[in-house]
Amino acid sequence: MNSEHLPIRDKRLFPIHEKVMDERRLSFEDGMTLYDTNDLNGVGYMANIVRERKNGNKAYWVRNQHINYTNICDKFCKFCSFYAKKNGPKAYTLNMEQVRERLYAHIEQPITEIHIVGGIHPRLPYAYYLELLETVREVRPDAHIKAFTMIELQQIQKVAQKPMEEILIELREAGLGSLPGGGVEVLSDRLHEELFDRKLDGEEWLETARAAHNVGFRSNVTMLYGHVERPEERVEHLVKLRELQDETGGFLTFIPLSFHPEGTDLTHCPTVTGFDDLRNIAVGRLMFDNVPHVKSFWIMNTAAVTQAALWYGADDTDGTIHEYEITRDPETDTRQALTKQQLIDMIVEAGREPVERDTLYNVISTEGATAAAVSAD
Ligand code: V47
Repeated sequence: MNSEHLPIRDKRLFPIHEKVMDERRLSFEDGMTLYDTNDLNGVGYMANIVRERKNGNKAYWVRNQHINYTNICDKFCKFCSFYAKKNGPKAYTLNMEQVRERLYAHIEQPITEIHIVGGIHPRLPYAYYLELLETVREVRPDAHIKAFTMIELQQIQKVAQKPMEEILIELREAGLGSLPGGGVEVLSDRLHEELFDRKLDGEEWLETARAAHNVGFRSNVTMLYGHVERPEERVEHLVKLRELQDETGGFLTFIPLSFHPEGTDLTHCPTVTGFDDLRNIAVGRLMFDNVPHVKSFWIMNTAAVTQAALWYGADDTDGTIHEYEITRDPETDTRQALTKQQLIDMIVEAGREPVERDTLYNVISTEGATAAAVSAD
């Protein structure tokens, strides 16, 4: 197509468009241009080409439940509103009876994924993590357990005092199926120093992810944006992770996470805009040429932005999400779940074909897909 007829306004995007059409890798400089331009439609148009090449018209969703086993954490990250100090009024750690109760609260739902993460509690023994997995497996034998970020794995290793590979194998025997994408934030020494200096650094995060992938686990990967990071730090993050993916192929889904300042040490940061949400989805899709999926996490981006994101690079919406506590107070906020029908309707209205998946993207159901195809005729 003659470049004049493309839905691209900023001429600096034309050479990037050529690379996208030829399936050539984008450079660091291309990434910077994608963050610098205000031609969001141009960026989204290109991201949609890659999205449709990889995932066609499909928009995935999953029936999942989150369990945050403790909010006690000794890392005090400045962007986090979830952590509590050990003896603070909001501090909690679930015992196995409470874990069972949470699972039984939704037992009538055909949930296929249990997503488990928690704070870095300095005193939990290795046996707690194994028992947690075994308890979930006992109550929900058919569900996939996606649990423990790289930072939790590092803590588990500290208390287990064994080589990481051995721990990963033991966790797998106890029921672990894959790993979620959190904890990486932005791979930048400056940000590590400024926002999360007690937590593992970028090199250690990459090393732990490499170990998990080498043992055969798939994992997701995130980027927390919209706080004090700079565009070059976002691009560097994507490039470094793309390099690890070249090596291991272990990342399944990239999830840009929009920063929510309420209740954090960074309340001066302005709320992230829908423009920036869509841009991060699109740039992620374009730079991460070797990762199969890009997720718009609706509970953070809103369902409305997620509908648009399905045309800006995203092919996944996350899911029904029972009880997400990382950025919302479950006592005051009721927007904790979408029903299956709401998710399907959201996807169909956006003109995509809903596909219910399991954690590893095996298709469970295509209910609603016919409706999407008919309305596209
Ligand atoms: O690592 C913490 C982020 C992450 C805030 O793998 C915040 O499928 C916004 O990684 N505002 C944990 N974000 C959540 C996570 C995740 C979520 C959904 C799906 C998957 C997946 C992974 O939440 C943390 C951090 O980056 N976070 N505080 C905040 N105030």
